[in-house]
Amino acid sequence: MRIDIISVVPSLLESPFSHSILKRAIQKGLVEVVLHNLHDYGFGGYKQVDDYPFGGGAGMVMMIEPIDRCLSALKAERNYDEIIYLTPDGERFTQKIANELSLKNNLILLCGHYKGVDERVREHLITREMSIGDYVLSGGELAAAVVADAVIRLIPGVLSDETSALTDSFQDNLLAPPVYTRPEEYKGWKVPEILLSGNHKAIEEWRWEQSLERTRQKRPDLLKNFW
Ligand code: 6GU
Repeated sequence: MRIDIISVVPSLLESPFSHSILKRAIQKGLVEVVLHNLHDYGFGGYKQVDDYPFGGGAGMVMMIEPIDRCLSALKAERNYDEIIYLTPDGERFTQKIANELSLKNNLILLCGHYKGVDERVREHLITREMSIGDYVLSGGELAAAVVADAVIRLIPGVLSDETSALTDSFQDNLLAPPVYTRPEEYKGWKVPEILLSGNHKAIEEWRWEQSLERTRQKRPDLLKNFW
């Protein structure tokens, strides 16, 4: 998979892809993440990418032409499955969408900034709009990092134990069960005995019940979609 990310502050996105699981996924060649500075396609000496809104009002609007030039340069090189604009008024990003996107070959993530992009970008140049939740970030970069992370870890071979993505919270619309490691007892706080029993069938049953109970208590809204 290849993910191209277009931003006015691409340096914001360097760190998430330089560590741990995402870094290894890139090193293994399972995904290529390419950052693009929209200013490279901007106007004049200041490489301007935004302008005042027609009709007045506060804030700046990202101009269509630098975005179109950047997208055209990318699209001349390969076919993209989705061109996703990150914006708080987009479709809510979920595990289901992460699963879907993890099957694609080429994705573009366009990060919104300021008051957002000229509406004609949304009408004509992108295929999808995504939000990561009901709150406002100062730009789409952190949202793009969230989307890219959630997608990349689902690519086969990225996680060392391939089954571990299958037992994530949300993967089957339930929260994950509790986990424990050594020591068996700490300050009198004990690990549930069943996990030490060696009875794999009983352990699986216990985990299932814990998942269900945890979801009932913390996220009863998820169970509506589950049954
Ligand atoms: Cl995608 N962008 C911004 N700026 N804020 C957000 C968001 C995106 N998703 C939730 N809040």
